[in-house]
Amino acid sequence: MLAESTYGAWFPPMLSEHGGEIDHLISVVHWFMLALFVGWGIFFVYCLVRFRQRGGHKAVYNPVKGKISKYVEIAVGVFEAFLLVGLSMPVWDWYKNEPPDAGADRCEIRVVGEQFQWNFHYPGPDGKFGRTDAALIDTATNPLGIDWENEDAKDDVFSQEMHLPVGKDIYVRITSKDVIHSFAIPTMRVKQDSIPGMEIPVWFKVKKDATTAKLKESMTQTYPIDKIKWRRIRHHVAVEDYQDRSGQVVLAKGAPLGNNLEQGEKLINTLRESGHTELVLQPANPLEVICAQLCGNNHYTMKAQLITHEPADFDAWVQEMIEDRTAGSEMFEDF
Ligand SMILES: [Cu+2]
Repeated sequence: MLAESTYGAWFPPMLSEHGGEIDHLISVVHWFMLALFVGWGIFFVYCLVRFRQRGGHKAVYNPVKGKISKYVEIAVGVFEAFLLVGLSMPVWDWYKNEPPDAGADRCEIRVVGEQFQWNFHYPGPDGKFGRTDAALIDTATNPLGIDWENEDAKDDVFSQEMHLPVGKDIYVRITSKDVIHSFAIPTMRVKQDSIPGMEIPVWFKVKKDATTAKLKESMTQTYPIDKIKWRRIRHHVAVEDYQDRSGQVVLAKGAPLGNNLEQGEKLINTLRESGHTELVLQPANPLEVICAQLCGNNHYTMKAQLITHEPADFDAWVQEMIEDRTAGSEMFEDF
């Protein structure tokens, strides 16, 4: 599965346990629509030919009074009501009432959208979210108003990057501070509106082998330097150091090919003139959380980096975040 994890012309890579079913449904709907399109298209052309204007025929403007068309229409209506009330609603009801069990294996995260960023609140090792208070909100340092003095908040983590452990139940509680946003992770086939005043849960599982590290590895490609278009690789970084003729590193491992078109093209030229014929590149970060609801002027910038870890590495990240914050606050106390 990972071998196919590159962005192509069709869907983005699919990295969640349930995503295959969604892709399957989308395929079925598309094939069904194609059949309808072709069928109705043929009927349309038939009518154009069959009822074309010709001598000795006069147009009639009254609707047809046949019984069959009436019954067919009623039957279609009844069938569609059955699809909705008889099939879809029970499935949705069952699904929405069967969240993954709370416990050590469930990773719970509060997600709060705001113009124009995503905020993530993790409960930390104790599994309890600390108190939040609108009065404590500070746009720059504490957008969620977490009460860091609160006992349950001592091991909480606030982040504007989303970090997820692979293979575990992810239980996300989504809300918004201002307007309606839509929490979406295309690669996980997850999307849910975030609505102020409501907290809507969504759950999914990241595939066991879909760690960011492995994804980057599998998306590593060799690009012939003559064919490189900066725009296509601007979110990529070098996998190794590249030197010019004098031996000076002009493109370091982990660095992007310039921050804009001009820089990028200059660097590509330098590398070409230094005798390089190809570059090995990988995405800086292949995954992201986006907002899928037009929520204001800068809607398109409302993205968050998404990083997936092995569960042990995820725990290490949580620990690191807690230590960073406590170290930071102690530093302030010294002043
Ligand atoms: Cu938004």
